[in-house]
Amino acid sequence: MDIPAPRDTAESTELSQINASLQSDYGKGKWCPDGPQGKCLSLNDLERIMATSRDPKELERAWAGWHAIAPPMRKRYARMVVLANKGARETGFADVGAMWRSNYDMAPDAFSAELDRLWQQVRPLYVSLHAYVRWKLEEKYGTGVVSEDRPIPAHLLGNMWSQDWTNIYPLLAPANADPGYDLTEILKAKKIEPVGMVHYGERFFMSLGFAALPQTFWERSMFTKPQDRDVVCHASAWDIDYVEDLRIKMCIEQKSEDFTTIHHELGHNFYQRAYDTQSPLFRNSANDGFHEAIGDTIALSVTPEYLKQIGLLENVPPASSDIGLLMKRALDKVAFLPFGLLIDKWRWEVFSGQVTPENYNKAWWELREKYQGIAPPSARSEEDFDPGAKYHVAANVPYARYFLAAILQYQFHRALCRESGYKGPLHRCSIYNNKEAGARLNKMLAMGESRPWPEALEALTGEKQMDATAILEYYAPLKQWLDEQNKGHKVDW
Ligand code: X8Z
Ligand code: ZN
Repeated sequence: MDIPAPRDTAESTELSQINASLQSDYGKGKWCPDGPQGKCLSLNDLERIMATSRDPKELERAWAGWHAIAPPMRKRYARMVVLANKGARETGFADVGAMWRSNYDMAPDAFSAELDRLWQQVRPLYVSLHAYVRWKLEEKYGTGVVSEDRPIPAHLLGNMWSQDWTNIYPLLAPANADPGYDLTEILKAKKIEPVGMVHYGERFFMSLGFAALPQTFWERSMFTKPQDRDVVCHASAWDIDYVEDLRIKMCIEQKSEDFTTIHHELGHNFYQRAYDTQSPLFRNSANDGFHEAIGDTIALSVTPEYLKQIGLLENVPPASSDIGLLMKRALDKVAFLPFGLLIDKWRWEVFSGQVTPENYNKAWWELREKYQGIAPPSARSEEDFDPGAKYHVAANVPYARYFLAAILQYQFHRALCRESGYKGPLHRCSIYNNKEAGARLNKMLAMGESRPWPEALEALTGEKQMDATAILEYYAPLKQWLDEQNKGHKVDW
């Protein structure tokens, strides 16, 4: 349970009501530019604007429109913090943040130090990418909008939360190194519907030796957004009965991002099924970062070579377009790193009382600037509650797991590629169809939570420590290229 209930029944009821109402506010959230009587835009609609518009004014409106769902959550959020902390203290933790940090087979403080160590390992890579993106955006939008002397405005990065920058790849594509294909266009041209996209994901896992998903998965999952009611579209995976009733819930659109997310969600399902033979106590991942990393590890094997093998791509781009391929992936995975870290940095400060409700938004933007080097599109105040516009904050889902996953998936990928006998550069490796890699992966998945996570990590990789050298190795050619491009430009902020 991520949010511990206090013993007092009235307080515990109040807490669950608050949590339900915050989640529901997020799920119902929309922006109605012409007032509630006019046409309203859902989060999916607004995300489409963030992804495709290149008009700073329009982007700013969409950004602010979505963030307007959150101010009404602020008071309830602050009350939730008080009640949940009470529950945490009753079970022996200093606060909810300390409770969350206690799930990693090490002292809570050692865990925070571990995160900081990993961040220091990858920060130079992030900073190089950030610098390049910033001067390219300055070229595109002009110094009045973006400047090398300031953090990047959050609405120009192609994503509502500036956590995945893939959508602005066309503005940043390296000359002469473009891979020459766009998976979104391929999915559209080949008319691959949401269910078809899920089948591609399933077949990848099957190619590694995993059994097909049960019939009920196809009957009971939600793949598309229902027209007749509000649902939480944020993708999730479910294991209803700890036997065979696996499902995903997603509002799939015909786009590359969702193709990746499908693999992410299926990773949860295949992990769940692999550990369901364990005793109930151990039916979980080695730590929550492992759960988030499995599907992403598979998605790293969605290379041009793989797309060609499954008939989605005709020509594999030459090695000379590697920088383009790496750049596209880095805009997702490297751009994400500081975001993955700061969400829980903020919540830990909130739960510990270091940040009080009078400073929620200020502390939020300080972390956004410190770690991501970004700034809000326009002045914000404590009238706003910008963290609440992110699903995991409204829904109280811990987030450090995604940061861990962003590092671990490369460590897993490197080990699996090694296992498969692959020798070339990591970013061209696909373990598709490789049964040895599949068996090695399954060995770790089947352990569930029965051993401390370093042992699970060792079962797959032979390594006992989380380690960012794999992600650095993966992007090494890009890092070198970025540093070349950034000569004469300001780096860091
Ligand atoms: O929430 C998710 C998954 C569901 S567990 C889709 N992710 C984080 C996010 O969307 O913020 C995956 C990447 C990070
Ligand atoms: Zn997930």
